[in-house]
Amino acid sequence: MRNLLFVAVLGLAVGSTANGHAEEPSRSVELIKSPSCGCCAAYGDYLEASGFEVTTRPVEDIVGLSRLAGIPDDFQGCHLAMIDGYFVSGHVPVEVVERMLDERPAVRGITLPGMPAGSPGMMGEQLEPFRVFAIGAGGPELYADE
Ligand SMILES: [Cu+2]
Repeated sequence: MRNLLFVAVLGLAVGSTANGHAEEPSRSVELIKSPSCGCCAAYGDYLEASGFEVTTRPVEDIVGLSRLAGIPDDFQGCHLAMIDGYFVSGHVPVEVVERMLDERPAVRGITLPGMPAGSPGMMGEQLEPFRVFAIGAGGPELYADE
């Protein structure tokens, strides 16, 4: 059931890029979030303000879906943004998203674990570097340290 859901969701996200120009990364985002998550919605607004086109898909079990995406529990963010065949988990700064779309690494996506204060969509001031991990076949690898 969960597997089917994930395949369907991923398929949609990938499929939505099919009309785009091959050279240009797609700017359309499917934001998969719990209906009650406020900071997830704030992250969606942040992506919109950064030039992405965001559609929201409400899903209750973000933890289960993130596991299916290959993100270990300790590395999960609070939502999944599907962009151009990749997932972006959690409150990843847009500079890092753009870098991934530019470099197109051979990974499934990137994640900023937890919900660090001061990250995009989160309140407060940044207290520590935002450590963004790429999730590939070999598990999490540090991708950016902002
Ligand atoms: Cu959050």
